[in-house]
Amino acid sequence: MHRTNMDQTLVLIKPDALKNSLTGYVLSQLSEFHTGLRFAGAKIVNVSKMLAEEHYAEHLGKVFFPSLIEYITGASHYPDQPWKRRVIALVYQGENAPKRIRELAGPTNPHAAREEKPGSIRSLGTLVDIKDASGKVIGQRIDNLIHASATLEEAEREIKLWFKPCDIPPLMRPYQTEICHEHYYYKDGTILYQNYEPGSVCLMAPGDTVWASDMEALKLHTQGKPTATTIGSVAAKYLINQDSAE
Ligand code: 3AN
Repeated sequence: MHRTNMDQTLVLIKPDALKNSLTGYVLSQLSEFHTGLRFAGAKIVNVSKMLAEEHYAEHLGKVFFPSLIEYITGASHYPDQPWKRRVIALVYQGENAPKRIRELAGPTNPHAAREEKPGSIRSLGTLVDIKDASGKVIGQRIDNLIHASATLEEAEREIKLWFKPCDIPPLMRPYQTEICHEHYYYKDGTILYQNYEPGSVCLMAPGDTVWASDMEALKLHTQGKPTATTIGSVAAKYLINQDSAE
C-alpha cells in the first residue's frame, strides 16, 4: 500500500477567532484547495489551565505568560460565559504541513502580518495591553487567531499533547502507538498505578491504543525514574473535556 506524505501539523483556532465568527474563514483558507493538506483530526476543546500551561511551557516566566493562559483558555474573551470558552484543535497532514500552514497564517505579530503579509490570517489579529495591579501597562499580548506548529518536531509534541491516537484515523497516525496492558489513573497531580480511587480519572486501561511515548513516560514515572515526556502533558490530554479538568 502506498501512503502519501505523513507530515503533520497542529492548528488551534483560538477564542478570538471563535468570538469574531472567523472559524469558517480560517477553515476555508486552510482547505486542501489552498494548502494541499488533509484533515487528520478535529476536536472542540474547553482548554484547562493545565493543558494551556503545557502547550505554552516554553513561555513560562515571561511577562505575558499569565495573560497568554487567560487568552487560550477563553477566560479573556468570555469572562462571564465559561461555557463559550473553546478552541478548535485540528491536525492537518501532507507534505511540508507546518510550513504550508504558517505561510497562510502569516507572522506571529498581527501588526507585522499587516505590514509584511497583508491578507494572511493573522493580519486580522490584534494586540492587547497587559497591565499590572496598579493599571500600569507592562507588556502586550498577541491575539493572533490561530496557533500553528513551527516545525515537525514541535508538531509531534503538540499533536501528542492535544490528541489521543484514537482521535486520528489509524492509517493517518504518524507516531508509534502501543496497546496498554495496565490501569493508570490520575488524581490531584498524582499518577495512581492499578488502583482506582474515587475522584480519580482513568488515563489508560488495558486494551487502549496509546502513544508509545506516553506509555513509556507513565511506566518510568511509576518506577520513580525521570521521563522525557512530562506527566502533566500525558494527563492534560486525557483530562480534555472531563468534568474534573480546570
Ligand atoms: P507562534 O505562535 O508564531 O509560533 P510563539 O510560539 O513564539 O509564536 O508564541 C506563542 C504565542 O505566545 C504567540 N501566538 C503569542 O500569543 C504569544 N507571544 C509570543 N511572544 C510574545 C511576546 N513577545 N509578547 C506577547 N505575546 C507573545
